[in-house]
Amino acid sequence: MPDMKRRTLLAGMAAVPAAACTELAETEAATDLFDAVEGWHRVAHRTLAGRQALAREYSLGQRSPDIRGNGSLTVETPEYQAALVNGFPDWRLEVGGLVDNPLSLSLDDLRALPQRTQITRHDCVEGWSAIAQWTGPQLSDLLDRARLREEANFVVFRCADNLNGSDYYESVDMVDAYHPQTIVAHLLNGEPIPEKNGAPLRMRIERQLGYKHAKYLTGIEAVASFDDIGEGKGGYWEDRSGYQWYAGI
Ligand SMILES: Nc1nc2c(c(=O)[nH]1)N[C@H]1C(S)=C(S)[C@@H](COP(=O)(O)O)O[C@H]1N2
Ligand SMILES: [Mo]
Repeated sequence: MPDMKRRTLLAGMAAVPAAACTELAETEAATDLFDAVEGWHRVAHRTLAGRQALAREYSLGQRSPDIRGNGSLTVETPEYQAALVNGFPDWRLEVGGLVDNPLSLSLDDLRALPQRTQITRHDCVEGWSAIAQWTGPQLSDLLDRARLREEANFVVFRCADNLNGSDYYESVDMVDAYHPQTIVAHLLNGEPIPEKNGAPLRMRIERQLGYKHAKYLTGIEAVASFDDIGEGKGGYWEDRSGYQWYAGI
């Protein structure tokens, strides 16, 4: 996160205990805080401190026996099928858009970064949940290394799969992008992510519903606005159904 935004955000959070949320608007730090996040939120009644809270984490024994696949279950190109067999030696994750230092990372590059492992529950709006362990670098680390620019307000996730004629994509604001449990996962329960669950890379955004967790991830793009992407609603399902862009849980 650009220094100014990060400093203001941390200053605001440190000064305001979660219990004092209702008084937020009256403190000086809170004024800065709200200035800093202006335009990030689509839902005004959520406080930043609340949104930064961690999603519940579970123990190994609480994991679900299987994580079903939902939506796309593969990428239907010969290139993907060949790469799947070979362990994706040439897969690249591009980190670009409004950054000063664009990155192009291999799976080995991603594995070499500091890793976070978390056991969390995936909640799909279609009415099922599953608990699993996910491992990968934090998105915040990638954005810091790419030197995110001040004018970036959202992060767009680009995917390799095409669902009914359109490329799947998603987006989040900087609060979710910098949330400590937002990771670019390459391991599911300690193994490379299976085909149906988004091999070789998928987002985990633990404070958001399942459709935000982009699978078959190829690109991370920092943008000021997503008005000109897809149908302008910030995601594949947001563009073609009533799914909300803000899917916080
Ligand atoms: N690229 C891509 N990402 C996607 C989808 C998809 O169809 N394509 N489906 C979404 C939905 S609705 C859910 S619930 C989860 C399902 O993840 P799973 O297949 O690992 O259960 O992925 C999300 N991410
Ligand atoms: Mo879903």
